Amino acid sequence: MRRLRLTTGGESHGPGHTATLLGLPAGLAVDAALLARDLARRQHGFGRGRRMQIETDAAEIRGGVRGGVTLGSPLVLWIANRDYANWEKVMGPGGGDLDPRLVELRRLKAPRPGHADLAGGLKYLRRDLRDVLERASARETAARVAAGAFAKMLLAELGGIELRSGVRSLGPIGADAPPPTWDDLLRMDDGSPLRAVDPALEPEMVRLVERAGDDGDTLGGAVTVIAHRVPAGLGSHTHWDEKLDGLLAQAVMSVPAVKAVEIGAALAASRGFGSAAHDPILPATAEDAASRFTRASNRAGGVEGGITNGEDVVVTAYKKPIATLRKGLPSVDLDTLTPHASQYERSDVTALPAAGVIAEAMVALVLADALLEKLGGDSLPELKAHFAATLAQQRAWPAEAHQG
Ligand code: EPS
Repeated sequence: MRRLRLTTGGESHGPGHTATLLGLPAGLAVDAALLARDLARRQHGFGRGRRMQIETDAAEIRGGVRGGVTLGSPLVLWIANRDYANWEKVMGPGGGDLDPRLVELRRLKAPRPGHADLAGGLKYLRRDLRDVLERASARETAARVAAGAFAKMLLAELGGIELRSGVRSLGPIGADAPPPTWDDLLRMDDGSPLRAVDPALEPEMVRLVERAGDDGDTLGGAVTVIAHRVPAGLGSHTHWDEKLDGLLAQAVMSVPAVKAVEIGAALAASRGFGSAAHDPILPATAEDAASRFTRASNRAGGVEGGITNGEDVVVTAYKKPIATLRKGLPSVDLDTLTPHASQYERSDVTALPAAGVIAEAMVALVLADALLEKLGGDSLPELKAHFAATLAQQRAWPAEAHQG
């Protein structure tokens, strides 16, 4: 991201998490309800562990806002970890904060396959793998969701761009379902236990999560994010690192445990002929249409040649099952270097419903960044004027195109 830059900090059982977001324009009114709602949505979902009963996430604004309006300066957010009260002697930042007996009790020394434990231990040369897992924890995503809410506030001001998400599949259930449409996401119940796009699949999904929980196992699946009313022209075909699909993939792949990202109906397209993979271009019929063209389908997921084409942007994240299994996985005890089941840390059976909310935040940040880059401007009124001008020019195209 070039114009919007997000940095987060904090450990899962440390004092809390920070988000610092650079590049928001001045003059954006803070939608406190949206911020609170997204933080609550991220905590929701069947299959979460007991930690979610301890936390009630709230973001405190510590910079970049005055009287409920952004200043154009860095936005600084703070989300406290309530659980820190139980971890001060293990995670306190001060030199004299720690109780060596408790630290040893909480030491992680049998790395979990699939988690950052082993690779992070090798990289940072830490004896206690807690030094890795605390930052690798998905708790950090609370900070991203808080920052993403501000990206959503900006998007809403620019043509009413909106985002939603839903669980497309969980384990094998729904794995063959096509990507949902915006109307599918409008119809689904965002507050249902698993936020399933297809409510008919949800009871079976709930039963599978219960079974995995009983078996000490975990589950992954697929979540789809759709951004609606995104204008054409974000991203670029001209250089590899400006392609919007690539930028979306990086951002969404950074969501914990996401190991594959799909734009539109890419998986189905890869399995068939070109004649069934693309979206016919038709002349628009309505006089007031945003462009002179319309599309018969949206298999491309709103991005062609690395540029948005004016259709909904559709991104699916495939999440592997969480690496923390109560029943353990084959591993090695770092003290004895002998086989030992991976250590169990309190965790979730699945965090798939939350992954959708986090992926929404990441997509919102990428789209807001791309809009800021295309439009330029330091204040919201300036951005809005540039936005309107861009839409007017697109509507006039190709009649008023430059022919030189
Ligand atoms: C996580 C383990 C669990 C999750 C946590 C992510 O936390 P704990 O070890 O405290 O029980 O609940 O997610 C969050 C705390 C959160 O806010 O999303 C992990 O190991 O990644």
